[in-house]
This record gives sequence, structure tokens and C-alpha cells, in this order.
Amino acid sequence: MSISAIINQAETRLWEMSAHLGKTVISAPGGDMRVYSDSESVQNLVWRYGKELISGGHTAFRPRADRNSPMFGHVDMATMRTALLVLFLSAFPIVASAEGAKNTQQTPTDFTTLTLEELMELDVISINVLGTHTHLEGEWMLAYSFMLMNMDDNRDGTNRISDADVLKDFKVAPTNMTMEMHMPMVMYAPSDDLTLMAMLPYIRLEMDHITRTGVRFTTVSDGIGDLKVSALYTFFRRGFDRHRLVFNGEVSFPTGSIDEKDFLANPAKGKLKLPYPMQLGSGTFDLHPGIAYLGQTESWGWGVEVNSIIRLGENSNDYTLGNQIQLLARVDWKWTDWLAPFVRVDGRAWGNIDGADPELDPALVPTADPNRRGGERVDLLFGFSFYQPKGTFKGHRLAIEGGLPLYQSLDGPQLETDWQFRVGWLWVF
Ligand SMILES: [Cu+2]
Repeated sequence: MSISAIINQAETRLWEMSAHLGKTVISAPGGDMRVYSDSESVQNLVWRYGKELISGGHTAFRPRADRNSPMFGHVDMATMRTALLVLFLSAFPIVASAEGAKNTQQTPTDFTTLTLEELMELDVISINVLGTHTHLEGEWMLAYSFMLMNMDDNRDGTNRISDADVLKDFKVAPTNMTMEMHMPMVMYAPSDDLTLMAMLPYIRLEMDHITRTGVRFTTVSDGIGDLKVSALYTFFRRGFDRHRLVFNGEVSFPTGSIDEKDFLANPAKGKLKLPYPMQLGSGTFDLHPGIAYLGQTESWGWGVEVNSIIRLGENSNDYTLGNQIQLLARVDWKWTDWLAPFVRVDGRAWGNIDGADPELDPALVPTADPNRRGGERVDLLFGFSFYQPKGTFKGHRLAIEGGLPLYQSLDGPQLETDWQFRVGWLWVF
């Protein structure tokens, strides 16, 4: 394919675009292109083709995928991109004057005004390191996040109860648990509508206990958790992604151990099977279907999600973890072009365990009782996304988030969540 063929293709795109202009007025005051539009199709076209031309995107010309092909062998990509951009923008005054003549009496009804540069920056907030998001065709993402969660003291229902209360019914009371999770993740978008994701956590769990005789001991387990693979499919979009509905089809594989052992109060007994919350995986194939409504403007992003976990079958230790339903609402605000604070409310409810591991004694400690695992919790989380709009670290993002529970009711005695903290980094290329 030659350069002139590419230019021809660009012209065809522009011709298609002008055919969609309809009721739209476009002008270029001082060379600053603005779109005054009541027509979604124009915004979509400007968004798609403009973005591709400037960022060296993919749908129309695929320069990124074919970077090493003979087609681009002798061409400086930057020069060609500039040429295409000039061509792209030069069509606007022509179209605008033609349309302007027709529309002199008409003022734009919907005053959606965005420069092309502003359109480019929309994904500053649409890609939240720690949130559900999708990518444009051909984009890859590498990410890593670290989560730390602390659970201190026991709760039954919504009431806090003392260790002494727990020890009335059990020989051992858990007193504190920390959970550390390292989560490497990779994402790839084969099209604008489909984003694929895979993640494999590395988990470290630590639990402190006290016995009736006052002996304190700590158990630890660590290793990989359950591998998750998902497909995020955008099945509805309106107004260049201002409103979207995304289905998340996610499956987890039982790669995490359910046979973790450690020394308990009496090391002479050797290492014994650890209770349910100290295991690293579910032991079952699980479905994690979810649906998200995601919205965005130039400086705001928001979303509401319903996610779930459905366990399939019984694991090799004769039990099935409880199913879970999660309701999530999120608002991101692009404060500056490098900083976006966000707030989330995360509510979830999960069931008790069905079946029981025959190696665990439910009378010993509440964590070994399959009927004291369910609960409900609502967390309030605040965070910041940091974004580098240009330079060496363009495409990199960093986010930190901290959360506290607003409400929790547990089938107890069960350790209650006190706080959680997450930090994430991602790189889109
Ligand atoms: Cu991503």
C-alpha cells in the first residue's frame, strides 16, 4: 500500500464524515478547531478518526500494527502523521463554510464544545488504574496493583464483640488478619468494543490468634491466587462514549491453593490445615459476570457497576465458597491534566460456605465454621489518579486509594474489616 493510497483512504473517511454532518456547524476560529454539534455521528467521527490520526491509532490506517511492514519501511511515521493531520483538519473549514452557508439562521442547539485536544484527553479519567475500564482497538496495557487490608477484632451481626466473648464458644479466637495482594495484569483490546484482560494475584495472609489459656500464635499462608481471565464488551454507546454499557464476562481458574497448612498453638502437632479465610483460592471454577454503566465528560467520569461471583461445583476439599454480589458507584474528577481525585462506594454481600472441609473442626475456631463466613459490607473509598500527559512517562498512570467501611454486618463471630489501601500503576502502549 502506497502513501497516496493512504491519503486516498483519509479522503474517503473525510468524505464519509462530511456526509454525516447534517445539522452541524463546524468552525476553526484562530486555527483552534471546535465542534458545535447536535449530531452524535459527527462527534463520533471526529473522536475516532481524529484520535487515530494524531495518536497513530489503528482502525483507519493501522500504522502501529504495521510499523515494521514494507508499507512504512521508508516513511518517517511522525511526518506522515503530521501530513494526515493537516489533511484531516484542512477539510474542516471547507465543510464548515459549505454547511455554514446552509445554516446561517441556525444556532447550535446542543452546545457541546470540545477541541480535538480535549477529545484526546478524555481517557485521562476513563482509564482509572483501579477501576473498570476498556481500551481502544490495538491498545495494550500492563498494570500492577498492590492491596493491603486489615481486619481487627470480631463482630457478630453489626456489633463488635470481645475476644472473651468469642472464647466462650470456641477454644481459639482470631484477633487480627492482614491481607496483602500483588496483582499483575495485562489487557489488550482487539477492537474498540472488546477488551481482554488476564490477572494472576500473589497473596500473603497473616492471622493472629489467642487461645483460652492465653497463648498467642500467628499463622501465615502465601502463594498465587486464582487466575482471572475476562472479556469486557461494550454493547451500548452514545455520544462518543459519553454513556456506555459494558458487560464483563470473567472466569476464575482454581490456581490458588486450598491446602495451606501452618503450625497452630501447639507446634508439636506439626503443620495443620488452615481455616477457610487463610486459603488462597476458591478451589472451584468461578464465573464473575458483571455489568457496568460508564459515563464521562471532558472533566468528569462516573460509573455504576453490578458484579457477582458464582461458584461452579464443589472443590476437592468438599466445599463451595459463598456466592457474592457487589454494587459499585464511582465518580472521577479531572482536576488538572495530571491529577484526578476519585471517590467510590463499594457495597457487597456474600454467602456462607456450602459443605465443609473434613480436616477442619468448626468447634475449635470460628474461621473453621462454614456457617460463620457470610456477610455484608459497604466501603467508602477515596483516591487519586496521577497522569502524565506528555514526555517520557506519557501513557503511564499511578493511583492510590484508601477505604473505610461505612457499614458491615457479619455472620459472626468473624473478623471485621477496618481499612484497606491500594496502589496501582499502569502503562498503556
Ligand atoms: Cu486497562
